[in-house]
Amino acid sequence: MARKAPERDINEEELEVGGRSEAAAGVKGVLVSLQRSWEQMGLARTVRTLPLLNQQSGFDCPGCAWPDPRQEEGGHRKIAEFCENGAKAVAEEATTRRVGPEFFAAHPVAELAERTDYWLGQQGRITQPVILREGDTHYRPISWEDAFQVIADKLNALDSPDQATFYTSGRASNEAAFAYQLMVRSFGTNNLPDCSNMCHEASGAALTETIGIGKGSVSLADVEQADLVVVVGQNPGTNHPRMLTSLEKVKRNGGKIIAINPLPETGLMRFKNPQTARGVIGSGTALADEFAQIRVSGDLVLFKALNSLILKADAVDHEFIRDHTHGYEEFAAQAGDVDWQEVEQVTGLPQQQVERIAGMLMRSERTVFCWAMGLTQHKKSVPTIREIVNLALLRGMIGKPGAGLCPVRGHSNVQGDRTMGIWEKMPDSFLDALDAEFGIKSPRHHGLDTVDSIRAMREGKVKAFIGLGGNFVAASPDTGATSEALRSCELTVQISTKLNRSHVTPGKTALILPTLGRTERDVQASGPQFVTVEDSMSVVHASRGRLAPASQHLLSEVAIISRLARHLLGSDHPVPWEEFERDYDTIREHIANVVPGCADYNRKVRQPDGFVLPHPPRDSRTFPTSTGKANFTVNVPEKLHIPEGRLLLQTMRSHDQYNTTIYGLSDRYRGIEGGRRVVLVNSEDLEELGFRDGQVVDVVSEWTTSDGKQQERRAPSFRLVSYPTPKGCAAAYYPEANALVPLDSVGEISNTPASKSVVIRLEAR
Ligand SMILES: Nc1nc2c(c(=O)[nH]1)N[C@H]1C(S)=C(S)[C@@H](COP(=O)(O)OP(=O)(O)OC[C@H]3O[C@@H](n4cnc5c(=O)[nH]c(N)nc54)[C@H](O)[C@@H]3O)O[C@H]1N2
Ligand SMILES: Nc1nc2c(c(=O)[nH]1)N[C@H]1C(S)=C(S)[C@@H](COP(=O)(O)OP(=O)(O)OC[C@H]3O[C@@H](n4cnc5c(=O)[nH]c(N)nc54)[C@H](O)[C@@H]3O)O[C@H]1N2
Ligand code: SF4
Ligand SMILES: [Mo]
Repeated sequence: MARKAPERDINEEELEVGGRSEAAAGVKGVLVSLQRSWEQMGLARTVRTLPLLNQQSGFDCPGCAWPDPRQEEGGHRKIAEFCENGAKAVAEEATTRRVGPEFFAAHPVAELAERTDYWLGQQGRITQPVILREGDTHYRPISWEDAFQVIADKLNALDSPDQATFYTSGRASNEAAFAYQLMVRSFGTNNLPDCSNMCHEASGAALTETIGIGKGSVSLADVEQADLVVVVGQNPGTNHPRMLTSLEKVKRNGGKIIAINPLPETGLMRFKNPQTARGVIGSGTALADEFAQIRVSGDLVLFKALNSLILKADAVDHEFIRDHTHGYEEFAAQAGDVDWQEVEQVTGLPQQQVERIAGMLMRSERTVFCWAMGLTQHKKSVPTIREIVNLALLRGMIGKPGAGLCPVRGHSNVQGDRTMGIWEKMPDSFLDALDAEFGIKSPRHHGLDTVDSIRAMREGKVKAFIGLGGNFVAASPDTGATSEALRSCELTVQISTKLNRSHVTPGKTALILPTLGRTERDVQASGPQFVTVEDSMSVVHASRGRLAPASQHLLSEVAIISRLARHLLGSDHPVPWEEFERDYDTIREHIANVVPGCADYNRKVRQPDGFVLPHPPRDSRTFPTSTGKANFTVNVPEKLHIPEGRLLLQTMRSHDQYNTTIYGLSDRYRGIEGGRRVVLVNSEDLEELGFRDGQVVDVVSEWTTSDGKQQERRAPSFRLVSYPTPKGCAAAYYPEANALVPLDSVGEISNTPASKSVVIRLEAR
């Protein structure tokens, strides 16, 4: 039976809505990072830990994938090369709180299921492997050897390897990811869903089709040298805070910034850099020169209009188009005149502003386009991103300094995991290289992604779930359906650092395998190990954990995978699993032979700033696409039907969480403190719909299935907050609002949950 997620985080009376902050970061940001670090790890550990963050000899921040400055590009690392939210990410992992056997003995799973995500995460690091056997009420300790045997026996008893699905969250290192996909493919399936399926999948799909590689084309230096940076559907002040330092440099160099967002996010407006006097005592730096407060899901129509204006003014780079692109004539022919009525209706932006933005784009010689989840989690995400590529191609903004495409990645190693083969549809060339290297036979039929894995579990086609990190239940759409799906499995295994909702929605047999985090020392038989990661700009570098492990019983992710593989695949398997665990250099030797661009990997990752993976469009304006050129595409918007009295809801992050990990209850920049069950609604909408600020309502989403059935999903008890969001658009926090996202509401091509365009109505309680 599916259980309901808890309804309340805290007493609603404690929820306070005050003024929004005018500038991001500042001294307050520094104080909050120190306070949280102190609470979780105490003074001595704080003093030891934070200075190692993002330094060449330390560990990579387990927060986001924003890159570090590199000497080669004229950058240098400061003594404190991290942000408030990076410090919180570290404090969360390096906490001194522990979840040991006594904890599990004291709390039955049914009781834990009633707790909030926040409470679960705050209990601390898990110290020992535990198992919940069929019929048991509590998790109990189990030895590592027994745990691996139970898992191997159950997986080997399946009718087919395709009855298991192997999820990955983007914190796994390159070494762990490479070993994991190798184990999964040796076992015989490509069922390798990952968090990217819910994140930048649409960016990868759109970029691969149009420029031939699914990664961004800029370096950190490019962003900082741009004369115009367009930030669309991204909240960097919270989710990529050090990006503000780069945006500040853009402004110092005389460049301009355009922010396109339904919300006036503080970090897009003004930045107080705590490392400069101006940021400490002055009013900081104003960022966005133009803030386009777009309606949710209006971006495709906006970018089509901008492209039409650019074409009409003939402000295009004819030479670039002639030499490097394909499909221009067809694209230009369909562009036509702007339908201003449609633009105003769909985007909510006035004609003058759209024309001003077009003018800025036409005058710019070096434009960088940055985007994140505000673009990728809609039905039309792939066409929208393709339309931004059209714009970049029209203006020749790829493969020259200070210009390019910049999908800003989320998890610190989500891009690296893909490079290492975590994908349900890796190309045959990769699988051929893998097979040749190890003498295995990888399956060639594609596997299941995240949404299809959930469907397959519900239909009984998948009976085992293994998660390398992450929190599948809380991160996935349609919380009710997903928890039912996991509970229906014969086996669920979570390789985790901390407790989360996925541990309390167990399959018939469930195991938690606790692992070392990025901050911790990883010592194996050959000595201390390091791992490697890839940031959002394709820089691969080493990360060395330096803290004592949270418990002596923990194994590294690589060790867990290697040992599980030996149990699962037998001792005569051709992959040298024991060597993998003994010395991570051996894994890297194989990565060098299999993964494109990774030749000489062991040497190159030991360079102080690592190395940059090849990117043909960025490096040489060559485009490995089906046509051999960069492809223009024709993208057709769809009129979203939002019935009378309904709102379009986006689900987003607060300033005090990391995805499903809730650090605290303070969304400081938006002025929302003490609680998370809130819906932000425009004041005029509130009035027209007959509600008032502060009222507690149920939020109900409405969805029509492909065969015409009406479905409803309900999330109870949300407090209404009158907020400057565009009319007709609402916002609530993820994961609390995931219960509202229909499993079948996904992006075209990407199959990504459309978690930023959910049709809802409000109901008085
Ligand atoms: N501190 C912290 N850092 C993080 C994370 C975290 O949870 N906490 N998560 C990490 C991960 S995995 C990711 S993917 C990134 C996410 O980074 P973001 O993409 O910045 O995260 P979201 O909060 O989902 O915010 C999306 C932004 O898009 C806007 N938006 C919503 N709908 C639309 C739309 O239709 N059009 C436009 N133009 N804008 C829209 C929202 O108002 C919001 O400002 O951050 C990473 N970094
Ligand atoms: N409605 C809605 N849904 C969304 C989104 C949204 O914007 N709106 N965003 C989507 C996005 S962009 C993403 S990326 C996904 C995120 O989906 P996930 O990556 O699955 O979720 P996280 O919350 O990042 O995972 C947190 C858990 O990872 C474990 N963990 C932390 N560090 C480590 C480690 O070093 N090793 C291991 N093995 N485990 C570790 C901890 O147990 C922790 O509880 O959610 C998606 N879901
Ligand atoms: S910007 Fe991202 S990677 Fe950098 S310190 Fe902050 S959270 Fe960590
Ligand atoms: Mo993400």
